[in-house]
Amino acid sequence: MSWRATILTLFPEMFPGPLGHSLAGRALREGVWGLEAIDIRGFATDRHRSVDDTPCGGGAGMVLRPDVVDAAVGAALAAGAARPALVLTPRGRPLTQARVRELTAGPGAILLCGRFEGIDQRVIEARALEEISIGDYVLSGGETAAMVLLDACIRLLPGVMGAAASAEEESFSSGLLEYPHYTRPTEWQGRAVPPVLLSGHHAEIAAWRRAEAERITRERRPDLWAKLHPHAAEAEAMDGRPAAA
Ligand code: 9D3
Repeated sequence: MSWRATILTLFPEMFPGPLGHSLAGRALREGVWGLEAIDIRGFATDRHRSVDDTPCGGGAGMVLRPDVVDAAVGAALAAGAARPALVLTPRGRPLTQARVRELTAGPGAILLCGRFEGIDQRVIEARALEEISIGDYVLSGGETAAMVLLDACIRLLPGVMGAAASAEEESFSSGLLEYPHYTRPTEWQGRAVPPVLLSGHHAEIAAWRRAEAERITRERRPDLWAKLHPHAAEAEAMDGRPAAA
């Protein structure tokens, strides 16, 4: 049985979207993974098919109703193996490569996509939904976040990227950002490829790449750098003042 994703959304026509292309799309057609996008509105019970209501206590926007969301989650859980149920929300725990790896190792996932101001807290608690965010910026809904999460999971499924994926995984877990890449022509618009890369000295090339990866990580991601070199990063943050004992 292949890895299965069930998406609960008000916009099922958004799927598979970009996941129908490239490596994920080929794997989808080959049955390496399966996708079902379910319209939350199909679980509305009143004659207006309403899925949302005004927030209790007042305020702007609308909130997804707990009864409608519960029925949708229930239907998704009933179909097949026990899969973790996640909800994409800006107030969730940030998605990490470690959580992606865990999800990929399991039978799949149920992904609830929020719209409007949010989802009634009671159904999040009652269904023990795991709240996940993809970062500190504001999207218009959870659908694109669900696509990001799925893309990250699917590329790790056996047979999707072959040996390259697991090798790349290891290099990511070195904790450094990537060194810069170059190809022909060796001179372009007056810019030369760094001569060491054309030298044929494999040890020097490896050392240059390592040094560049470290420099770029230090400059762009002091948070990642601090995990690798807690003392060096601390001294840098002290900005010239004497280091504490
Ligand atoms: C005014 C409060 N807003 C929270 C920042 C309300 C709000 C904004 C945007 C509620 C939902 C959304 C839609 N975003 C998502 O559903 C979402 C999201 C995101 O906006 N950023 C990062 N990760 C995610 S996962 C789902």
